[in-house]
Amino acid sequence: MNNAEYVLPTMANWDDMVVVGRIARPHGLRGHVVVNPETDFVEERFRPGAHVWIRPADGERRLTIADARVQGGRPVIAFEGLDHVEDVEGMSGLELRIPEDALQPLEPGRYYEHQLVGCTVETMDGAPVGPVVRVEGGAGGSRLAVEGARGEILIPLAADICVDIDVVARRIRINPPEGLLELNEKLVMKFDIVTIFPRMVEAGLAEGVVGRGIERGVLDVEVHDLRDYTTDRHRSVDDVPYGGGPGMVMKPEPLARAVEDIKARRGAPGAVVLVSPQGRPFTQAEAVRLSRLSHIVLLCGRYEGVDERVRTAVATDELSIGDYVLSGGELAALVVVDAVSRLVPGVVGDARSVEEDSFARGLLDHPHYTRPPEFAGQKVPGVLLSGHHEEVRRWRKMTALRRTLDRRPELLTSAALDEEERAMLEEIRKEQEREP
Ligand code: 9D3
Repeated sequence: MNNAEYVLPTMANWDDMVVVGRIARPHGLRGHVVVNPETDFVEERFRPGAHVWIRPADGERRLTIADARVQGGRPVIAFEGLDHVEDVEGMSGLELRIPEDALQPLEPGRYYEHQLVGCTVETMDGAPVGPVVRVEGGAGGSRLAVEGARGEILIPLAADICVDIDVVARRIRINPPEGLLELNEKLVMKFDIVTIFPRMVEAGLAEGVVGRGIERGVLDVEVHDLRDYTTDRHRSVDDVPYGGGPGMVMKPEPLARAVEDIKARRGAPGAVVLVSPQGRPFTQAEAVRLSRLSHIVLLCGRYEGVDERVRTAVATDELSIGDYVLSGGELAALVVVDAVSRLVPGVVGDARSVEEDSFARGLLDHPHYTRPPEFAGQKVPGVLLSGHHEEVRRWRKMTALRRTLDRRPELLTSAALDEEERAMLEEIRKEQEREP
């Protein structure tokens, strides 16, 4: 881009211009570029003599199209004064814009994407749905992507649904068919974790089921460095205990400030969980309860403990993950995020593994086998090779019950056993009376 004659100052404001395409890559040696069009008027926008605006790092400029053709469905264009491949190198990815007033006027009932994006969508009775964030085209017609309170909603751009489109007032009134708003909402579970070791927590979130949930957009997790919410020069998060004694106590203000900031930016959470050795035990039932909320804040403690007023004035819940001493709440918070996330639809690939999970049913798992048929002198139980599905099912139930009775008998008192399982348990107990 060393040829300056083509550069003309522009009167139009970049932000007021409309994107008509994006440069994909150079094409050939004569300064052509392939364009990904973002307009319905490819022929009109990308014809010789038409102007487009670009904004490379060294400033905004207007270009005149010198040559244009369509190849493989995409425009291939050249600009006046840019005659060599070197002149267009580095332009890949740049937006091509035109002033809004250069757009074709549309027939009534048709809209440009920029007219719809940003409009507020509400139902006929005035209930807010959210802003339009995108317009999706497709075989079945266009759809408005609306950012609802609990995730994105796709609304068909049809006259009987989008009853009143007012692009001047920037408001769209919709008459959604029964269930549309609920049906389209993708549940997104939000977690906010406050810690003095953000990298430790981030590392624990990056891999596995939780990492995949974040990638897929069903989990929205933010990790917050508690020190960012301090106000003193030393960024102190702890202080000496009143009444004396060894060790330090976590100050209440940074934790309270962090939660206030999260509320302001991410909305009011359904629970603010302090993880601590004094909490009530975190169980599968507790995980199920938390999974019904859509936003959870987790506060990780360190040092000897946290100021009592964090419990009483900031947290809504206090949970422990078991009777052993950890060095801090970070691993406990990761445990809670993992167990709760598995219950969020779409996080675990195969929903059956969540439903069949032994703890979800209140029992320990039955034994599992894979190939080879004999290993370390031990054979796979014949029933599993038999192909008798009913016998396999009964064997699995029996072994799961036997194991639970042996190892965790207390689980059976609260397990919801069906008729068959109660009969099997009776059978196992008799078995053990005969040969204890
Ligand atoms: C050395 C400090 N201990 C004095 C008896 C109390 C103590 C304070 C803070 C012990 C551990 C911790 C840090 N642990 C947690 O924050 C924690 C935790 C745990 O240690 N076990 C089980 N569940 C949890 S949830 C949070």
